[in-house]
Amino acid sequence: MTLLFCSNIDNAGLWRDALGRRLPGLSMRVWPDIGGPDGDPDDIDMALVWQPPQGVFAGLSNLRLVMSLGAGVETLLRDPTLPDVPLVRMVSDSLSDDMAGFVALQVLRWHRHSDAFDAAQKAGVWQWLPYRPAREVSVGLLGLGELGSAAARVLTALGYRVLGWSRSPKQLPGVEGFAGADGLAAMLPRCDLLVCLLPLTADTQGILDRDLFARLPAGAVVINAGRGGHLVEADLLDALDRGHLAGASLDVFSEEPLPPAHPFWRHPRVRVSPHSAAATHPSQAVEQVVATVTAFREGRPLANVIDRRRGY
Ligand code: NDP
Ligand code: OXD
Repeated sequence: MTLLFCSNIDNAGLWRDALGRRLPGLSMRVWPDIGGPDGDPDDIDMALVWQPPQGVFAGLSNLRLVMSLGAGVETLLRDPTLPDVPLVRMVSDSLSDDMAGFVALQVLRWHRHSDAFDAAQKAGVWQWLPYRPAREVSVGLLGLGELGSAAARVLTALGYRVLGWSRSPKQLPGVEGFAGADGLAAMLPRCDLLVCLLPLTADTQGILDRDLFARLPAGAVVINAGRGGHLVEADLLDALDRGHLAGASLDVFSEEPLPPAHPFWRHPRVRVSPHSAAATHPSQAVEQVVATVTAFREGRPLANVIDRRRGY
């Protein structure tokens, strides 16, 4: 069995070591060396990839399984060379922990005046600012899947009121659930902070737009850790500059890396992070890949397979 590895951010050497220890006999090629010194592309039957270049699967006629190093797979689904084989995405406790931590960090940062205190410290000013008790602050989560539900657990533990929106109705401890268009309309006016943890699909593209912002209460904060394609950037800038939104934390962008001249870099009420809300750490994620490869080898059902009709 031969696995093709392709990622411009994940460390191929670490993955080779981690997989090699657990799957003896597995041969790994690192893109673009699909032939390798001792083989031809027809040997490759599995791929482990993160946002590979479009067309990466062309010529891999024996590919039987594609695994994503990330949780979101929209770029893979757009690739016309992706074969009609199981596409398995990353789900790991560590990824969920990371995302829950990122969401908590951003919620606390805005709720507890972290930026104002940093500025006051720079100015050497002792400046007390009032803030509401967490249990009087409502955080809305768009998406209550692996990452949204992990964020909900941490936010409820911190005392926040948590509201969550999903496609199908969900009942999670401490979370007031909403579903469908009516559910979204009912939830938005109640969100002091809104966090996007949706997959990017035809239905969710551009969901963070002028219309949605208008339905949030004045002074709300938007946190986007889903995908850049969820956000209509001009609409966000307009809502911030009119003072309707108090701020935004953005981890994902339509163009990554965010271009140096982009207004988000210097906007006083936008906080930018470089798609780092949650990461696939080989030490933690290797078990999921090993489980998938093992099940695949043994002909058993695979977990975390993308439903291509839903797009996630
Ligand atoms: P899941 O598939 O586990 O959860 C997706 C959630 O979104 C589900 O609750 C689903 O509803 C809901 N959803 C999907 N479509 C709609 C819709 N049209 N209307 C309402 N709800 C909808 O995904 P994960 O939680 O694992 O990941 C979510 C996304 O986070 C990824 O796709 C990726 O884009 C992003 N991500 C970002 C990272 C970062 O570092 N910034 C890291 C990892 C992921 P239902 O439960 O009913 O199916
Ligand atoms: C992602 C990931 O999908 O990092 O963004 O897993």
